[in-house]
Amino acid sequence: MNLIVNVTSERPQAAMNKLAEMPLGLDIWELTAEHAVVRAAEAQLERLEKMGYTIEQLQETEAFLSDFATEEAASGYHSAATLEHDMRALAQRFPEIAALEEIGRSVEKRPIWALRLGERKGSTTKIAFMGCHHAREWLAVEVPYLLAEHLLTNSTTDPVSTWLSTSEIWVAPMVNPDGHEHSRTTERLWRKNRRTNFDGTIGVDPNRNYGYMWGTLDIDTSSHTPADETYVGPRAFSEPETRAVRDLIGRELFAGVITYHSYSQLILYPWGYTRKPIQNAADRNAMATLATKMSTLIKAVHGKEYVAEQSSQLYPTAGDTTDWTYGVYGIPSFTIELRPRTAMEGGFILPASQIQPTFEENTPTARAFIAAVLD
Ligand code: 0X9
Ligand code: ZN
Repeated sequence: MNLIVNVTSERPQAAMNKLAEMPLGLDIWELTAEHAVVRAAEAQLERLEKMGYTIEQLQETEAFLSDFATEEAASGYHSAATLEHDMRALAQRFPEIAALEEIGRSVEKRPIWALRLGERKGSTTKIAFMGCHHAREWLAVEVPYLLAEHLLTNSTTDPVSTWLSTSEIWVAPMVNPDGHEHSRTTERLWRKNRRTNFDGTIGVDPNRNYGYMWGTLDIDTSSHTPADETYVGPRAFSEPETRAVRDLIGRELFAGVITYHSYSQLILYPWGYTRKPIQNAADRNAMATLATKMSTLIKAVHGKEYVAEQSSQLYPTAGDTTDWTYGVYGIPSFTIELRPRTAMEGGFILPASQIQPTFEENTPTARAFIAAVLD
């Protein structure tokens, strides 16, 4: 996987949407009707060229890493340990309205933490924000963490104060702490968790391991090959990280879920496993309308475009978080892909100076989501 390339095609038999559907083991970073950005090894690229795709090298992975994965870039981000420290400190600063809970443990036995915000346990309406199912998406830790901090520091002013007196807001910024730690210390572009698979390869994709339509696709973006970046795992909820989320959601029965990822600037709603839209027209319209509204709110802050669309329009996957939360519980659920828009702006490796503006543009959206769900 030493090259990052742009893939295009003018041939109908090599259409871009077919790219995800081939079992080549590519690491697909971007996919539209016109192009894809993938990380791949030379042998994989030769096969693509034989099929009629045009390959343009963007950068060697190593050069990309030395450009973007600098010490300075890493310095503003949490590690699993500093996140725990800061979440604990927040809970201690606001003991009346915040509590830290361990919702489970990872493969390597790291605690997975959530902050429960709200005056009372057992409120009827609850909302969950999650981050960092994917190890290399560090920004997806920071946005939900800063959101928790924002809600607490604004907890005496309305509407936040009303929200926290009538409902609970749960925030779990790092669902995949082992993967994140591996990305931080060893392999910056690591994506999966740190499970040792039956064939000795490492990692299951937590965002393919949920139990709705699990395993129904076997393609590059949702793979049954353990070595692949999107390995679905041996069965639904085989991983302790997804079981932690399953147990939290099964217990708290949230009325809304947002899970943060990066990158591409997208607001995605179910379905991911099929290109068909959700059958229930009221649900479909509500989620599509809310996604569009959230995208407008984001643009108003710093002018960034986040495209609202059905998940499978990005690419089909089976077993992702929001298909499960909506498919099993009917929860309005969104995947937000944060900054940047393209690989050449850093892709998964965004300078720490962009944490704050990304958070700022996502705050009105999170607040609008909370307001929409609570009404
Ligand atoms: O592939 C994923 O899990 C998400 N993209 S990421 O680049 N953060 O890995 C997208 C999940 C949304 N679901 C579907 N596209 N079906
Ligand atoms: Zn992701």
